[in-house]
Amino acid sequence: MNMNEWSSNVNPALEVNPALEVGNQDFCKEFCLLEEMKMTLYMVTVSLLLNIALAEDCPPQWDNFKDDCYYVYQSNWYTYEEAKTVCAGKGGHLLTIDENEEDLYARGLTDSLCKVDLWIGLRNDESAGEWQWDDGSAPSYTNWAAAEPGNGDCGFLSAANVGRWKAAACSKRCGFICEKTREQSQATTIGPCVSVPVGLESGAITDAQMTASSEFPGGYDAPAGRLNNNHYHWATNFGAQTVGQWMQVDLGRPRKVSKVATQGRGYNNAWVSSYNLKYTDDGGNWLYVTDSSGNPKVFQGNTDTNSVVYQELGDDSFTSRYIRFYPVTWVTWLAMRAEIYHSK
Ligand SMILES: [Ca+2]
Repeated sequence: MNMNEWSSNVNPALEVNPALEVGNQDFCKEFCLLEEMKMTLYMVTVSLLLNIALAEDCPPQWDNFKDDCYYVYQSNWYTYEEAKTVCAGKGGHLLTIDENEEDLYARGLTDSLCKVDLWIGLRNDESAGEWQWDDGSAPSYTNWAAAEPGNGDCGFLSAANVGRWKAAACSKRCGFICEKTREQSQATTIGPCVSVPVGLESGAITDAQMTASSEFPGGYDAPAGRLNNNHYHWATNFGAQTVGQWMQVDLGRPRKVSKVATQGRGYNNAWVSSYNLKYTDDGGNWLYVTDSSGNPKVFQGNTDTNSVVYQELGDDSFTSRYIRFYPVTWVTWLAMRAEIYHSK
């Protein structure tokens, strides 16, 4: 039977009454609207849950957008090369902006989060005579401010230009944005025993939580003793180049401390080459981390001014609220920067 035969065989009683059809349309409109609202609500809920689930795949303090994780350094202390090194140390790279949506997201960070210029991974390769991302690829999307790129070989999101891109000398000091994929994050941070920085470097540990037995005037106080702080560091004062000096961090609550990191002062030659660690929960009864003989354990510190030396505590991990670094030996001056890591 062809279509014409089929349609001519339709029972007229089954044909739609035009009056009913109007009512049906109204009903359908309302019904569809209701269904649409339900669906929207469902989609929003699913999307929210999905976002929460995805965000959990980024390490603490990293922000999630689509398939990537982002970490913003809001202090304008970093040259381009320093920023690049810090990102690499975190298993990522300086931000690459691949499309408009990512640009809008990054510009939003500049606009709402911080008012400092932020390095991105864009550089003028003089041998190639063109701007390239750090991985050597040519940008397929750009958003330069008017009359840019001007002088300078490194690209940044300009706070004054609502996050549009500008060029500057790579020695300029800016904040920066690191990026890595969620897969990279999982590879480096998901595990049964994850060490996470408590936040000396990121600022999650506030200045008030960092104190010291002695501080060099002019900004070289305990709160300056943050890993990768390229402007200042903690240093003891004249007359306090002595064993027994300490830098203390209040973690806010007892945490399982599993790793520490130290750095020299970052310029010229000054660093702590060995140190002890002490901890307490009540601020009164300080305990040394001890070696197998029960003596204060001497941790290997730094051998130059800028490399980061990590010490995994392993079986010496302890749970405590306060921790102190006690420098035992040092070169030139008692000066250091540090980070503390806890297990989740
Ligand atoms: Ca990107």
